[in-house]
Amino acid sequence: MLYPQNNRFRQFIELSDFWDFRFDFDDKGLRDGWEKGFENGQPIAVPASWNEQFAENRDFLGPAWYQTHFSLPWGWDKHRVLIRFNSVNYLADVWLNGEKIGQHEGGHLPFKFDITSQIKNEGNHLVVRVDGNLTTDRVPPSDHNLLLANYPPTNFDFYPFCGIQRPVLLYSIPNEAIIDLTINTSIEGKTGIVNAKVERSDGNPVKAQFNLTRNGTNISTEIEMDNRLSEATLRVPNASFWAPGAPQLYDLKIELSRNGTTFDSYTLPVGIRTISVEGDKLLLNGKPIELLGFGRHEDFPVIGRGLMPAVIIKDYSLMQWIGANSFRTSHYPYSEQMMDLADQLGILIIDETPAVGLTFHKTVFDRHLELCKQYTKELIARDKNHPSVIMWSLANEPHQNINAKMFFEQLYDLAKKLDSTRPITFANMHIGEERSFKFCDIVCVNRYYGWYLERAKMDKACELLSKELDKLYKRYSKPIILSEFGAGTIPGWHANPPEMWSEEYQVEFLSEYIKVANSKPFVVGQHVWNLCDFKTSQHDRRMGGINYKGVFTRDRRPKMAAHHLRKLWSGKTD
Ligand code: GCB
Repeated sequence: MLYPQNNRFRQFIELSDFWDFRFDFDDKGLRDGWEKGFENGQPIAVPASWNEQFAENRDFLGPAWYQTHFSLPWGWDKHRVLIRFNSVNYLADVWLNGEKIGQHEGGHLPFKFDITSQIKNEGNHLVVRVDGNLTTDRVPPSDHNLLLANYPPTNFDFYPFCGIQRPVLLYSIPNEAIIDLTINTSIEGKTGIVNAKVERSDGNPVKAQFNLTRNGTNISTEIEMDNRLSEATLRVPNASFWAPGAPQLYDLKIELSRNGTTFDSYTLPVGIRTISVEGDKLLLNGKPIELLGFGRHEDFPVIGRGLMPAVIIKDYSLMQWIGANSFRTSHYPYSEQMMDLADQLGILIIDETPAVGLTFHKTVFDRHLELCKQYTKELIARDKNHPSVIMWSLANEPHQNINAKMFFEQLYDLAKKLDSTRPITFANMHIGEERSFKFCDIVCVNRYYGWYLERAKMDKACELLSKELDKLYKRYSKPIILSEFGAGTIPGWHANPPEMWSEEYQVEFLSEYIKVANSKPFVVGQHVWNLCDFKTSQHDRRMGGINYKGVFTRDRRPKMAAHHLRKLWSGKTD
């Protein structure tokens, strides 16, 4: 799914602004015709989650209604016009000028509607109903045991922020347009090979010009296209390959023309790199690579899970300061802006779908599978062209269940069919037999010996961790990533000897885990849980509804462990 862009043939504007907003406590909006417009609203910032914007109603998960008005930019009336929502959590129903234009389920992936026939030059009225409620049949699901549940009753450990959380874009494309591109790259010696598949809105004959440029290098080719799908291959001698520390990007510009007149163009950054698994190694451009980094969250005071460009910059800066080269988009896809910057900065990403908290209960199995297939398709369609994305994670911590294998077999096959170039994984929490590891190219394990198990006993914790890793490797013969390990830490809380929740214990915990990881050649990644403290539901292990396993606080101040990790990962102390 291509991101809208501005050029001679395409334009976009963001509808980011203060919109009009109303909670629908009695769920009467649909009955009372709010889709035609509602009264007594209050201003709200878009994009941002609604939960932390107001003095009240933080935990109300919907439904709630948004409305705004806009005019069509000058000259767009001759083109196709679409509206794109980059993320609405969780269920969005959309009306334009009183007419329903569509619905989308799932909180973190973009969706779009062609509104060419509904849009007016002036006075367009856009209404969105958002339902962020937690139920067992949604993904991610609610906890089914409400008596013991957290509040709000998530079956996962992060706050279920709701609303229009990323920008809404209005954009125009030519009537005959490029609608998708799939870039695959390979390497032969010093030559980079870029294969570009183009999908168009129609199959009328056209000429397609491909130009790949970077620092004076210009490789081009032209092909005749008389199908909706065509492809071209460009060979780049002495290519600059993309890698962490050297994120070399080319610009690939594709232009469509007929009878000498160009009528569409799209430009995409391209990184030439390969990723593969061989034996116990993860190879980037044919060389073993070790992932150092974090699990994280899109989470910040007041905006919740809303897009805040400055926080993206800050988090990348913190990761680079500490010496990290990678992160996992735990536990849902992150903003497209985050992905673009990873390409530019040379950060590696394990890209995770929103499938967290899966139970495989009979009553929800089919619906969850259908939703997870939808998310997997939408995620790969959105992120397939990012060199930074080196792996798909199909889920986080699915529950142990006899039917899980059937579920993962289908998701794995689907993901491989859509993208055969990247390894596939999911993050496991169960110690012991995990039948679904069969459907992974890399084994990812989240482990908390010394925290939830063998509490405060780091010696015992490390002994168990070490034994388990050896056993896992022996059993599956696949590279292993420690995809989560961490200890809750109250900033400013000290203890000597170290005690759980103290800054000293977090330092000890992370150092000991890293020692174990470093001693195993088949452990190819260490991702600390978490980069920053983050908001979650309230319960007895989460003081103030915060998960304190961050090495930075929620407002991005370092704990002792941040300095310590920096020393371990980058050798720097200043
Ligand atoms: C996990 C989960 C993560 C939690 C973390 C914790 O295994 O994957 O979502 O936040 O543990 O802190 O308990």
